[in-house]
Amino acid sequence: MKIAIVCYPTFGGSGVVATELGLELARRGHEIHFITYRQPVRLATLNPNIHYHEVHVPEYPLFHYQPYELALSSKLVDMVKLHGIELLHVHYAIPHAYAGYMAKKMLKEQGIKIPMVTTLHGTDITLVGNHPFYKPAVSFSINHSDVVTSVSQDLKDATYRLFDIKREIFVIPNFIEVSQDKLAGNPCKRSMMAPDNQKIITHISNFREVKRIPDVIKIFNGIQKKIPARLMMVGDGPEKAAAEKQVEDLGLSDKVVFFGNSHEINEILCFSDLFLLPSETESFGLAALEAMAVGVPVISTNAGGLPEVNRDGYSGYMGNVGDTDDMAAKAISILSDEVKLAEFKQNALKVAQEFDIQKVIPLYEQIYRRALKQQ
Ligand code: GMT
Repeated sequence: MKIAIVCYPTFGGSGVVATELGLELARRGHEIHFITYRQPVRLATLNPNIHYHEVHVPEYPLFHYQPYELALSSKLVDMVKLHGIELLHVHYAIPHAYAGYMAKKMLKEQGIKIPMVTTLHGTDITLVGNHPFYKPAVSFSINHSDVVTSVSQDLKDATYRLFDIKREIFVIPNFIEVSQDKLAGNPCKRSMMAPDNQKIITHISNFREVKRIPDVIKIFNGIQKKIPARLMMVGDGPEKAAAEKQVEDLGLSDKVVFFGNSHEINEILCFSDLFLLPSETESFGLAALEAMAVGVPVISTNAGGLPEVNRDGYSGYMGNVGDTDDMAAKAISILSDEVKLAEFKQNALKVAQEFDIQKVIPLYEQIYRRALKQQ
């Protein structure tokens, strides 16, 4: 199939899911066209089946807001015609489903029928899309997609609860490559980060409010009072400066490392003993799955779709949003017992195997066939 993938070119979340999906589809022989405003972070274009088309938005002084949707829908029309693309797969409803719908309409007028699959990722429904200023456009573009998928059952339920959706939503969970040698043969450099007697705790996110970064630090503070430990904070975003200040105020500066955005996620996870994700909400929690795939247990909240990924008392533990004392106590219970820690590490890996990329990609291929048949 010739498929256009529209996504955000971000370090984590929907951008990574869309990129890894496209790369695997290309390996399976499909022709994949990424269409976005910057080359996606994990995109390697050295594959004859991978194409990347950049959306340019010309600056004009009249525009207070540059019209990205317009440029994207025009680019979609041009690329579909030029490359004979058969299907649009848009990730994140805002504004991608809206732009995709406009492209479909324009193409139809020119005698080209093309289906659109929309994948809902989370904040496009729960935090942003739900805002009254966006809601009518988001409902409209979901209802006018040919097939709609969501990354968890919880997100599917939330979409039906928050919007007036008349279409069936198919749950296709996020996925991970479990089998691959994630360090490409290189040894894990644990000794570089901490002496053997210290445990390494890791958090990876975009440092937005929803991630509850102050809670990450509070949980770590509780842990380090009982167990020698270091905290690796990976990622960047609006809450990072405040987090650095909080670490300083608590006198933890020599125990916390801020990495910023990193291309070496697996290299960091390989030496991690525990992953923290105390989010306010999380449709899925891809970062937790990435940790589990390297055998790192997870302490998370029980919000949103997290219970579909992290199994309480098995691959880690969950706590209520904001209950940092409880999450710290649960972290200590794993980290203070080497046998239990080894068990949880193995369990985390086992759960990650349920989300193996080889099991999940065929579900998307099925969805594409369904969308094409519906035309
Ligand atoms: O987590 C974010 O803020 C980024 C956001 C995105 O769309 O890039 O992540 C959402 O999509 C991810 C991939 O499907 C999910 O794993 C995240 O749980 C989800 N984030 C939220 O729901 C807050």
